[in-house]
Parts: sequence; C-alpha cells; structure tokens
Amino acid sequence: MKKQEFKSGFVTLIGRPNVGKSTLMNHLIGQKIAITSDKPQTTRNRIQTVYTKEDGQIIFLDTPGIHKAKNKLGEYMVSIAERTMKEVDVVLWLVEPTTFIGAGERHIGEQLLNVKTPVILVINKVDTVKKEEILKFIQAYKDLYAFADIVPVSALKGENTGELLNTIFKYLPQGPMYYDEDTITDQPEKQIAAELIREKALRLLSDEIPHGIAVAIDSMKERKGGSMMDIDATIVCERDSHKGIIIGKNGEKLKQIGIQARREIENLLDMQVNLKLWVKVKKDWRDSDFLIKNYGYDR
Ligand code: GDP
Ligand code: K
Ligand code: MG
Repeated sequence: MKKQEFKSGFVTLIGRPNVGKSTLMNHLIGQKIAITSDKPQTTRNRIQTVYTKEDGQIIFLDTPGIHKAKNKLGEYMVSIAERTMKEVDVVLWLVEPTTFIGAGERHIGEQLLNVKTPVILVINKVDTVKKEEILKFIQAYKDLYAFADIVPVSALKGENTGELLNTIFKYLPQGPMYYDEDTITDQPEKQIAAELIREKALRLLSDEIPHGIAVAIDSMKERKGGSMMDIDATIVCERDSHKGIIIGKNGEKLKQIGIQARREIENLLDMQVNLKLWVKVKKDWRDSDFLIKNYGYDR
C-alpha cells in the first residue's frame, strides 16, 4: 500500500480580543502554553505551538487580537497580527456565536480582502447558545466574507474540535515535518513562567491595572539534584498606586498571585518551585521601545 502523504503548514488564529483564540490553541495542542483571561489584550506576543500526528503537522500562531492601538505596545501587537495573516497557509478567524456583526469584525474582514490565504471561520463558545441557533449565525457570517469553511466549536468544552483539525488539514499542502514530534512550542520556559505569573495577576486584579503590567524573571535556577527550581520575578506596573493594589492589604494579593502562579509553573516544569515575587514601578513603560523589548515583546 502507498504510504500516505505527510501534510503540514502554518495556521494563525485571529479575531477580536476575548473570542477564545488562546483557549482554542491550548486545547488543540493539549497543553497550556498561551495564557488566557476574560480581559482583552491578554496575549501580547506571537506564540508558536506545534500539533503533530502520524501523517501531519500544524504549526499554530496565536497572535494578539486585532484592535485599535492606543500606544506603542498596542501598535506592535496589531502589526504582528496583520503581518502573520499573509505568511501562513490557513487563517482561523474566531468569532462569537451571534448574528450581530460589529465594527470589529468588519475591520478584520477588510484586512483580509488583500489576503489570498484560505480563511476558516470558527464560531467559538457554542456551549453558550442553543444548538438550533447555530445555523442562523453561520448564515449571518456567510454574508460577511467568502470563507473556505465554517466550523462551530467550543474551545472551553472541546466540542467539535476534532472536526476543526480535520478541516484545517484539508487546506494544508504536502510538506515536511518542520519540528520533531516532541516539540510543543517556541516559547522558552522562562517566558512561559513569566506569562503564567502575568495571567494570575490579570485574573486577580481589577480592570484598570492589568493592561499596565509586565513580568520579568530576574533569576531561574535549579537546585543541585534537580529537586527544586528557585525563581525570582518582578511584576512591573505604571504607578505607585497600582503597586499598592498589586501587593494588597498585608501583602495578601501578591501572596495569592504567587501561590496560584507557583502551582502552574510546577505543572509546566514538572518539579517543585520556590517562587519569590517583587513589584516595581516603571512609569509609561508601554511607550518605551527599550522596555517593551526588555520585557520580551520583541518578535
Ligand atoms: P483571546 O483573547 O481571544 O485569546 O481569548 P482567551 O482565550 O483569553 O479567552 C477569553 C475568555 O473567553 C476566557 O475567559 C475564556 O475562558 C473564555 N472562553 C474561551 N473559549 C470559550 C468557549 O468555548 N466557551 C466559553 N463559554 N468561554 C470561552
Ligand atoms: K483574553
Ligand atoms: Mg489570547
């Protein structure tokens, strides 16, 4: 019997903030690499992950959502998303399950007009609607753009995600195995650890602070014998008042961020972690090219 052809390619996830791009990618590769939260602009970097099966490989690119930029960090985030759409084999455009198509979606549709890449529409979060409504959403989006395919899923519950993988492979060319089968991401462990700390801060803090924070890992060292990883990290914020809120009454907030982040970093590294957290103010770091780079947002 003829050996099946190996198919492979690059697939990007785009869509408005909070539609579930990072949640879906984590689910498809079966590991938490990209952090998620109910706050927009959670993802700041282009994160690459790899899904490998016997006869194929997908390299996913999770990008920051497309939105109107308000500062240099925002401009950087939008430009990554827009550049990526032209470099890939398939675009996955994630949307909410609704018949209302707003300005955000129309803006993305316009960006895609000059892109020849096949676009698969992923209607996410179908766990939040009645099954019989889904056809209506499909129809509404069909009027917006000439999609190659439309697949409703729930990234959170893992509904119909196998079907989505099959649909993606339909549009991938024959190609090489770009990465060995053990490769899951291009993100260094240090970067993922910093992101996991930022995720806990995003989830535990009130709305206005999270956008202005960054996390730097000051040191990450394994103890002799490999029994424990010592990590020192700094949460950077933009104002003195924010520093107080991040630390919290009697240091309670910072302690909670530390406890929750440590658990996830232990999962990631598969060893015990001793995590020490500091908080530092750097005014307007989001408008400084140097500091944006310094905190790892430079690709
Ligand atoms: P991103 O900004 O597009 O990367 O979105 P995230 O992956 O960070 O998710 C934003 C929010 O939507 C988080 O609170 C997720 O838990 C939630 N979410 C993502 N996918 C689903 C889904 O399929 N169903 C439901 N109910 N919530 C989801
Ligand atoms: K988000
Ligand atoms: Mg994201």
